[in-house]
Amino acid sequence: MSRVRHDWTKQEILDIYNKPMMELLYEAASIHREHHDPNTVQVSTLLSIKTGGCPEDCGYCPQAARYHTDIEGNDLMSVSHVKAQALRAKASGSSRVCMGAAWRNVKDGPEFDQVLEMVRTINKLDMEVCCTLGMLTENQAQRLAEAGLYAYNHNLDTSEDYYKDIISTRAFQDRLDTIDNVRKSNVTVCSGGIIGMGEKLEDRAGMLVALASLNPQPESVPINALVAVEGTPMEDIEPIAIWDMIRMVATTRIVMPETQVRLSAGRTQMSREGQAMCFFAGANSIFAGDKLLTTPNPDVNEDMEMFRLLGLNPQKPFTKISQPKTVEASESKFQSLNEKPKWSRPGHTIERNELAKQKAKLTD
Ligand code: SAM
Ligand code: DTB
Ligand code: SF4
Repeated sequence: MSRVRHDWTKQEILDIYNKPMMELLYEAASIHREHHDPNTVQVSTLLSIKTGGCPEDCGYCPQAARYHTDIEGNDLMSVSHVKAQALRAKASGSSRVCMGAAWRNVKDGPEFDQVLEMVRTINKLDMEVCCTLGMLTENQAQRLAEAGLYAYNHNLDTSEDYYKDIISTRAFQDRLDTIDNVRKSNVTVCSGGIIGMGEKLEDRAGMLVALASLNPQPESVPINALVAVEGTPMEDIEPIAIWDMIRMVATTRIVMPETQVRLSAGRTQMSREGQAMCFFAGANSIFAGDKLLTTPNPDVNEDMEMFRLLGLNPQKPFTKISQPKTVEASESKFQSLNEKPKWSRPGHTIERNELAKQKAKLTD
């Protein structure tokens, strides 16, 4: 059985990425079969529990307040609405719900308490619960764990080098610190990134070096293709070729053999044949539902038809790690510390982010 290595070099990863396609696919599919059932794919539903108005400047993101996109922002969703959506997701075959908030970071207080209640509610539906709420402290991670959180998503997004051209309002190290705080709790780590933002192949490899060197490696690694949204600094970037996605998925599978590799944003631009090659190359998870957080995604029926054609089965919840126990708020061992995570503000300027901000101001 291929062992898990944490010492991959950028050059080794580039050599894998650039192999002749048939060799790359064969190697990735062989490793995939050693560690996973090749006919099982996890289906996860995304729920945007707080949309838009985010203070960060992530160059790809339609939810950053500073850019002018057509996103309708809203307040934090109610627990009952979240429960209804989770039940719908379960009925349509999802075993996991991922709740996203357009926050820079988690802040202790009534809104976080409401999120904790959402986590308890979904865990009691016997579904895996994931949250992506921005940066968090160790105490906040512990409180989420106690509520029954299964996974926390916090992406590295790209290599440390290219990161400086994408985001200026927080540093790459801040992301690693949040992942470390999640790791200190019993919550599993979901961390990946985006390809097709104008990065070099070296940056794709650099991101994989950073993810694979985490010990343990993330239990889940989402690979997103950029969804170029009008009004963001990346609005004019052309979509990547499917071959890039296949190579990225295959390389991720080889360097992180045990992880769940998630074929994430960008599937509306991929043919069924293209997605099938990604599953062959080791992708074993998708986001289902006609919306990701704010952008379109294939409809559930289309995906179910694809599963039928390919003979794929949706993964049952808690097949990898057992269900966490939910502790009720009244019995919690962790108090709110009224804290915010510390983060650094690199403070440099990114020309294309500044231009998009200026353009948004002019049209206001
Ligand atoms: N605000 C939180 C954060 O940044 O961690 C959580 C939500 S954020 C939208 C989650 C992830 O979605 C980002 O890290 C990024 O990888 C991905 N994402 C956002 N916009 C995207 C886009 N236009 N195309 C592809 N992926 C995107
Ligand atoms: C991840 O890596 N991809 C998902 C999930 N984690 C939260 C989000 C994709 C968002 C795509 C842009 C949007 O719909 O707003
Ligand atoms: Fe905010 Fe997250 Fe979007 Fe960055 S990716 S602007 S932190 S919602």
